[in-house]
Formats: sequence, C-alpha cells, structure tokens
Amino acid sequence: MADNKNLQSVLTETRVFPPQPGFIEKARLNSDRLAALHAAAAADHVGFWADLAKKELGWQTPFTTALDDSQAPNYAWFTDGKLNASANCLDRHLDARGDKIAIRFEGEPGDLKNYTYRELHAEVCRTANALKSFGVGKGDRVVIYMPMVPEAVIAMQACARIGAIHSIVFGGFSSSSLKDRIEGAGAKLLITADGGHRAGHIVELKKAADEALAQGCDTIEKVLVLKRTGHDVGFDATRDVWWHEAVAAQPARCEPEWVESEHPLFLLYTSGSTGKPKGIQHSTGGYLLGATMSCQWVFDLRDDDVFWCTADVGWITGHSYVAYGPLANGATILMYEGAPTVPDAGRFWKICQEHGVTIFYTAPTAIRALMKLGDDWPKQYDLSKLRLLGSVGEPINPEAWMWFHTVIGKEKLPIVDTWWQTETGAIMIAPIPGAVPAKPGSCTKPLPGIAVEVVDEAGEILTSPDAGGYLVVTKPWPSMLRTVWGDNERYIKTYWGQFNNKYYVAGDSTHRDADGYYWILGRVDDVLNVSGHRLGTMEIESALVSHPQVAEAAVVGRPHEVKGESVFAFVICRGDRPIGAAAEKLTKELREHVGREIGALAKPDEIRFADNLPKTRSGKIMRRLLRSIAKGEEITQDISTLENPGIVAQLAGKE
Ligand code: 6R9
Repeated sequence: MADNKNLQSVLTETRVFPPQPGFIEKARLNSDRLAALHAAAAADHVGFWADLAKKELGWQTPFTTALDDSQAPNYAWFTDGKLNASANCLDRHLDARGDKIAIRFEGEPGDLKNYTYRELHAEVCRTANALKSFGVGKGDRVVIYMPMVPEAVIAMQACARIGAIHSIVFGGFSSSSLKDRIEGAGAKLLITADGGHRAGHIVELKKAADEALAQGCDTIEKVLVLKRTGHDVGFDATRDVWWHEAVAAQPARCEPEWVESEHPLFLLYTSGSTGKPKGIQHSTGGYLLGATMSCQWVFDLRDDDVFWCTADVGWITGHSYVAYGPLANGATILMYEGAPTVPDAGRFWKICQEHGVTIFYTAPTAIRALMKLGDDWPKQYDLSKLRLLGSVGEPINPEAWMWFHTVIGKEKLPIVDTWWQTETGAIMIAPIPGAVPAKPGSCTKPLPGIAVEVVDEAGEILTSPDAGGYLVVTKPWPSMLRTVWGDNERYIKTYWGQFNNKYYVAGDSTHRDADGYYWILGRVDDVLNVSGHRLGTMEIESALVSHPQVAEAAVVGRPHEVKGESVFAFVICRGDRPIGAAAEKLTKELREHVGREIGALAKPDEIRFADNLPKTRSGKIMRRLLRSIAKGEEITQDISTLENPGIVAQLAGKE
C-alpha cells in the first residue's frame, strides 16, 4: 500500500504556518466560528446540511426530507425540493449584482471579453432557447467539447437552465475518447467550437468532433459550433449549426425548468482501475450546496474577489470552482484560454496583475513547472492583489509548497491544499484559511459536515498517528456522486464494496498525524496521476494492445519532477522483439497511436519492449516489480515465485 519513501518524506515535515492576524480579522471563518460549525455538524449531521441548504440555496419548492437513506448506498438529499442551478447562479444575483462582472475572459492571443451578471444571464437564456429549438429538454444529455472560453460556461448554464444533463469532454481528449463518451451518455446534442488556442497552436476540436461522429454516435441530432478561431473547418449543413446564428436571434429570457433536487445536473467521465471511464453522475441540489459552501469556507470568497481557478472546465475542478461554486456565490471569475508559458513564462503572473486576481487556485504540476522557470518571472509583476493561494489535483510536495509560499505568497498568504475528487463533487479536506494552521504537504483537516477516517484492510479505523491506510468517508454528504451513469452495480462495487457498503472508499491511501492532519500518499489502485489528470493504466494498456503489432502491454507510473507521475509502458510485440531503429520507429508509432486512442496526455513517456512480462504462477502481472524497474531501482524483491524470473534482466534494459 503506502509507498514507504513517500511516507518518510511527509513524516519528517514539521513546519507549521498559522493564519496571519490580518487575514483572520476579515475572514468569514475564524477558529471560533469554525468550531461552532464543527459542533453543529457533530450534533446533527443531516440537520447541519439541511439548514445550510435552506439558507444558502434558492428553492422554488422547499424540501421537507433532508436525507433519504432508504436505498443506501444510493443516498438522496433534499428529495422533495425543487430548484434550478442556473437560477441559483444567475437570476438570484440580478437585483444586487446585475452590473457586476461575472466573467473576465482572456484568450491566449490576448483578446479580452467581460460579461456582467445581467449579460451572462441574457446569453445563457438565449443559448437555452436555442437548445430548446433543437428539441433538447429535461433529462436529455448534451456533450460539450470546447476550449476554455466563456461560451463553455454559458453552454453548461444553458443546459442546467432547461434541465438537460451536460457531460463535458476535455478538449485534449481524442476523437475516439469523445465518441466513447458521447455513446456512453447517449447524447442528443454536441456543442463544440471550430477550435481553441493552446500553446500557439489551434486545437482542432471540430475536426475531432467530425471524426467521432463519423465512427458512430448515432444519438447525436445536431452539432452546435462556436466560431472561436475562424479557421476553415468542415461543416455539414444538415447537422451542424453555427452558435452565432442559432443563439443571437433567440429571446433573452428563458424561464428556468424547476427540477427535483436529485435531478442529474451533469455527468463527468473519469478513469478508474478497471474497464472504461465511468460516467460520474452528480445531482442538482446537493452538488450545488457543496460547491457553494466550499467556496465560502475554503476560499473565504467575498464580493470583491477576482477568483481564478486555472482548471479547464473538462475536469471536475473546472465544474465546481469555475462554473458553479463562484457563480452561485455571485463572485467574479477569471477564465484564461491558453497555456501558462505563451508568449513567455510570465503569462500567469501578468494575468494576475492585469485582472487584479485575488484568489489563485492551481495544481502542483503547474506550480512545479513555473518554479522551474525561475523566480524572475513572477518578480516582474505586481501580485499585491493576491490574498489567497490554493492547490489541487495531487499531493503537493513541500518544496513546491514553500516556493508558492515565499515567491508568490511573499510569506504571508494562506495556501489551501484541497483534497477531493470527481466523485466527491466538492472539496472535502482542506485548511480553513483564517482558522487552521497549514503544514506544507498536508491537506490538513476535513471540512465541517465531512466525516473521514483512515481504515486498515479489515475496515478497522486506525487511530495511531503513524499508521497508513485507506481514506474513507463514513457519512453521506450532499455533493457526493449519486451513481455511475447506466451502471449502478459498478457504483456500489467500486466505491462501497470493499467494506460492505459501510464506507465510501476514495481509492487513496493516507496517514493522519497526531494533530489530526491528513497526509495523502496517493492512489491505492491502478490509477495514474499525470499532471493532475487521472488516467487508468488499463485504458492505456487497451489502447496499446489495439495496435496490430502489440500482443500485450503493462503500464505503470514513474515519479516525475514536474508531472508528478509519467507513463511507463512495457510492451510485448507479436513476433520478434524490436531492437535498434525498429524499436525507435515502433515507439514513435505507439505514442501516436495512444494519442489517437485517448489523447496526448496519455502518451507513454517511455516504452520498453520485452519478450514477456513478469508473471506469477497464477498468471498475474507483478506490477510492483514493474514499478521498481521503471524507477530504475535495484531489484531486491523476491522474484523466485515468478513463472519467468529470467525476464527481469531484460525488462530492466540489461539485455
Ligand atoms: C479534484 C480532483 C482525484 C484524485 C484523488 C487524489 C488526487 C486530488 C489532492 C490529491 C493529494 C490533494 N488528489 N487533490 N491528492 N492532495 N490536494 O483532482 O479530482 O481528477 O477526480 O482526481 O486526485 O489521488 O483521488 P480527480
């Protein structure tokens, strides 16, 4: 389970950074107020959340049932209430904040565009009316495959407004991944763009969409296409509709469709240890409550903030902390389309300066990459408006934390290291910036109303501070996933099966120190975390094996300085093992093949060809051994139980 080296490095971290008095004074939560929230949640877990749901969300029909656990572990929250997520994010703010900027946008080429709440509301209504004109209604699925532009958020909000279920596919995924997700969701409409700008290139979204639709996707009736780049793309007039033509003529009012609290707001596909990616299904009321409260508690979000979460809307972080949480709170968000280093390594800091960003939320992989580029870049810009920094996606190593703290935070800004998952919908474990002292590398303690524990293989709760175990959630929470789209059995088996439906099993290992602080060690399953992106080893293996020359493949993660983990593949070919120039040629081909099958983010960094994989006598691939080999470690493990111990030297590249 826990990697000992990792455990050692976090166990020796002893620095503590308490909140600064100036921050505490103005903070939404200080330690007294936080203690009161924890006490309320401990006294009445369900009542605690029900009170917040009544106070913080706008309901068209108030609920009377807070939690229905009769079908556990399929929990349902606020079941008889009705609301609309888009009305909560937009209409609610029109009176007090109609002229306030909701979205500040900067494209990679430098183009700027702002939307006030009133303008955003009108544009969402027009888009919602356009969707209706295509026959899209409550419960229909809409796949969104777009660049990071305001229209991506508008598309999400428009779906929510009419009760359609959106499923976003990250623009970096290939046509083949897009097709799988469209077919999985049975989507009626695809919303895409001609392309997006990324790292000085055009991302060919429409081209990939056309390829996906040419391979199947029979449920798609229309494709709504945003003109972003303006370059030439294919256009099928019987199926494709330009956004500017379909949306502009629509009325700027659209009554929200009031949906049951449990009505699915969206699906988001994510990788697991087995099979194809799962469609994680989120609810409307519970999800929105989690996104709303975590913005207030963890980011201390206030009316004068400019909140920049750098995540793409293709990931859960972009759902909860670009599209839904900040807008539900009436905040101003910043969206940036492109890469952090275009035209130079100062781009992120220049954006912070020019847009007056106050809260900056990013991933450790970005922090490490920016750190490598040197301190001179951030030093050229005025970062004095920043008041809070955040991290998400993978464990942040203390070195990167300290750089963030000293160079960006000038040794005074709080850093919130936030642990959560696609499945949890919202942040679960994170410091409350005005109340909880930070320790570099620890996501600190669970939020109010979130019950987590560390358990051993038998499901026993571990209390000893040094013990590493499984991270589990012991009580249902409003923003939890509801099911796996179309496969409830898989939901139960994957997340609840291990301990007899008693605990939600996150799939991470962790350890809790004597102060009750959590230190996440990483995944316990075959899921890799490459630059903060979740990838299943099985998905990459299937992609490799679908190449005609590959007979078998095993993929493991290898620690990487910037990406966190990189993809290392062991490949067994049909026929002879390629060597020299033949091996080089095939490596290149396989990398491209995986890029086509899944997306560029899944391309193996290294491929090693061998005659066989190390297998136990029962035929299981010994992955632990492959991980050691990938790291270049001296093999000290007992290989005598292998069916083919002789293969180890070859796998290690020694033959
Ligand atoms: C939000 C998001 C979830 C997995 C999760 C864990 C890792 C995320 C982390 C973290 C340590 C943090 N993870 N945040 N590990 N510290 N602050 O990233 O969702 O893409 O579903 O990934 O990411 O391993 O299980 P998702």
